Amino acid sequence: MSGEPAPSNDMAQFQRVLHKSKNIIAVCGAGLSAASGIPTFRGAGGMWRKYDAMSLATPEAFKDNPSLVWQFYHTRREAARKPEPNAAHKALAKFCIPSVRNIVAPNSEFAIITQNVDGLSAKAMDMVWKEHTKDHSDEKVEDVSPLLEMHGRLFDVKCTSNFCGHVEYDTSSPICPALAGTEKAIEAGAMDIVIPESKLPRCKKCNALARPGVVWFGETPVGMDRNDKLVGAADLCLVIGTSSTVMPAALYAEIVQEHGGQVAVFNLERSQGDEYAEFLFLGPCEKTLPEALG
Ligand code: BV8
Ligand code: ZN
Repeated sequence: MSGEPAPSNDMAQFQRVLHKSKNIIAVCGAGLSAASGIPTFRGAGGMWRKYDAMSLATPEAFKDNPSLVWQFYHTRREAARKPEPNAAHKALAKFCIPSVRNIVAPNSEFAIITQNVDGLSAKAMDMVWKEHTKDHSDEKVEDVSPLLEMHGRLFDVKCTSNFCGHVEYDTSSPICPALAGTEKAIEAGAMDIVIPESKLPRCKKCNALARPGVVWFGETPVGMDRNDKLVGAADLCLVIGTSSTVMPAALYAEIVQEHGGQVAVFNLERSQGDEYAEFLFLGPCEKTLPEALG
């Protein structure tokens, strides 16, 4: 890979490649939601720094201290309730609609593979689709491109009992009375509030301890077979707002290039492996992405 030409930032050239592409994927990370006010993980002020979240986002941490891990996720749930999709989420959502995508990438397939758990891409797809069907009632929702939330969803609540496995989408605030107000304490750095397990969120079906419906480090991401198929078939991979440090998502761009596809990185700053991309658009994706897909 050495001696590769430096990535191009020629938007017109990118749009010519986009026009010819038939199987396009977008691999997204926390930078996609930054403009919506959701803190990223590793950047300045990033969430992982503040809470050493790498040690919190694991099954072991939950087993050892479910009270602290639930306070961390309660804090993130509360922080993710108000934010709205930004222009980048909406540009991707519009690109999911075949008749819209057909203008810039005729007869192409598209899928969004997001590492984000905030639900903002799903919200954007709902909003954009409702808007679109006001004057395109003939389009069918099943033709809209898939969104794969490979690290799960912050508002999913999963049972920890293997005999039950109940999962439900639960946006209640707080998710249980005992967590009320702990977000302020944890924001202030208090990590010593201990909530008895019996007072933590319980499965509504079997009353076993419930856990956040996200994928922790060491756990298998959601929809891996589907991801592998989409990545294996992609001739263009958009890498949007991710430090490309978490596997297996960080490997997707290289896999696309290995079978002859092209990569376009959209990031505020340099990120891991971007020197090998065919295109690199440095800047806020809420500005660069609507232009690129417009
Ligand atoms: C797996 C959900 C096997 C939870 C997350 C050693 C031991 C154990 C495991 C491993 C190991 N070595 C490697 C691993 C694998 C591990 C891993 O990758 N570890 C890394 C850290 C070394 N991965 C796993 O364990 C995964 N599972 O590998 O299972 C397997 C594999 C294949 C097939 C079957 C089985 C599971 C990983 C999932 C972890 N869960 N989140 C939660 O959220 O609490 S990860 C977490 O990091 C988030 O999901 C986040 O999305 C993800 C990646 O971070 P980014 O999104 O990139 O965010 P970051 O802050 O880093 O970067 C933001 C970027 O945006 C920056 O570049 C910034 O410049 C840019 N930006 C900011 N603003 C803007 C912007 N760009 C554009 N515009 C802007 N406005
Ligand atoms: Zn249960």
